[in-house]
Amino acid sequence: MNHLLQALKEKIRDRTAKVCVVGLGYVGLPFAVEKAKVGFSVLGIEQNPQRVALVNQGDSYITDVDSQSLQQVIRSGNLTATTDFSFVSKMDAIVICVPTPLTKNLTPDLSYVESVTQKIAEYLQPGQFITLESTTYPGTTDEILRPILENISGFKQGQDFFLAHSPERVDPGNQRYTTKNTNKVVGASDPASLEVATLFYSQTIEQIVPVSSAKAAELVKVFENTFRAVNIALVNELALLCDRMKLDVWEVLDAANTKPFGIMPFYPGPGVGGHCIPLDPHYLEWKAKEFNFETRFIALAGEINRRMPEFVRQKTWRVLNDVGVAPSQSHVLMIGVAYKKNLGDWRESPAIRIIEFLQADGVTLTYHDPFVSEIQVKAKTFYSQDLTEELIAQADLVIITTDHSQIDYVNLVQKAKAVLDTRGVTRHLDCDRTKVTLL
Ligand code: SAJ
Repeated sequence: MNHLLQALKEKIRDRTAKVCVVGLGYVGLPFAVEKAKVGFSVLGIEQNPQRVALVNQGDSYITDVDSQSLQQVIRSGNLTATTDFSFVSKMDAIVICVPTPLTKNLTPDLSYVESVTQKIAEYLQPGQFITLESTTYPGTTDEILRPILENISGFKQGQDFFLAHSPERVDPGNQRYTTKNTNKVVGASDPASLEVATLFYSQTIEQIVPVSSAKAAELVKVFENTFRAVNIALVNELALLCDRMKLDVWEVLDAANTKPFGIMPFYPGPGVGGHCIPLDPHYLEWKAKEFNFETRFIALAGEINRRMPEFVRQKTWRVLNDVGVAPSQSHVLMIGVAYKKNLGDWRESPAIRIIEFLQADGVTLTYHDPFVSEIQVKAKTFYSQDLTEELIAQADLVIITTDHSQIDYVNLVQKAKAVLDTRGVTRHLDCDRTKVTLL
């Protein structure tokens, strides 16, 4: 029996295993806190020294981690953060949670994953467990991480160290499903690594779902996000068609969703933002080409979703025309710039594309977003304005781009001259509908 495997499993079982989380973002920080909460000693390795300082002083910068929980685990000494990779040599389990963005031509950018793997390999010790949580194409763990770890360390996976993929499944802002109660898929390409991965994750997560390989685990996650991208694109395409047919897409979808089976609610919007849905499916699209396979659903979904900001621009022109103001003479107030409601993340947000378009049209633009105090669009900085009655009244058009729950939409419509609602958030409200144009 592999004594390294037994020793590691023992340390995981009695929670004396030292856990290292590389990358303290929206995935890494919640995970690190959960592990520390159940008594593991956790070290966060984060490249951004400001974030390291914030974590060590117990100030959370992640929506889903409250500072009180963070302070608890910092005070207990179960969690600390550093920028120094040399501590890896003292760890037992290393969890990689770094970004997997796309290049500007929509191809995978694994530079973060590769650079942290190289650093880990330099300090790799016999008996350690490494797991990749970043969303990526099937094959990354076996074809990129494994060779780096084996070649630099001279160790062998499954004997000297253990390697798995366990895709993050975080829905930012979701109050109901958290790191702890979201089923966790784990996959590895050797039995010992799968054993370790299953045991490791079961210490803090209620339901573990082992699959037969790291590739299968990688494909599970990319499929999940592709499923969302394609279904969002389907309803966005329906919105484009309904606009031509002069039908209300929201009425059609609300009625379709009364079907008690065989359907799932998705809604059109101003575009698809965040660091997952617009990006992850293109990792699979890129890999599929290696197998001479065109993933046409992914390509089409991306094309339709990326078209929505332009559609919002056209609707804006129409509404401004109806109120008798040329875009270049108009003042537009945008409500919400975050990529989705009730959080402050504006990465890949469609609002940014819409602002770029409106700036090109000569529109004078202000915005209000309770979660985002400032944004940069093509080197211009915009600051969120207080949502006063004057701010609403002075706009020729109010565009609702993100449907944050705390906005008083009835009052907004009442005080506005005209409203373009790209989220359908006003459709069931008791307000003056003659002022509102839905996407
Ligand atoms: N959107 C629509 N219409 C919809 C649903 C979403 O336009 O019906 C838009 C949103 O406004 C947003 C974008 O699509 O701009 C993505 O929304 P999202 O909630 O699907 O994406 P994320 O990145 O916040 O969270 C997702 C997770 N979401 C859910 O499962 C609900 C999940 O896909 C992943 O676990 C997670 O990203 C991840 O990290 O991959």
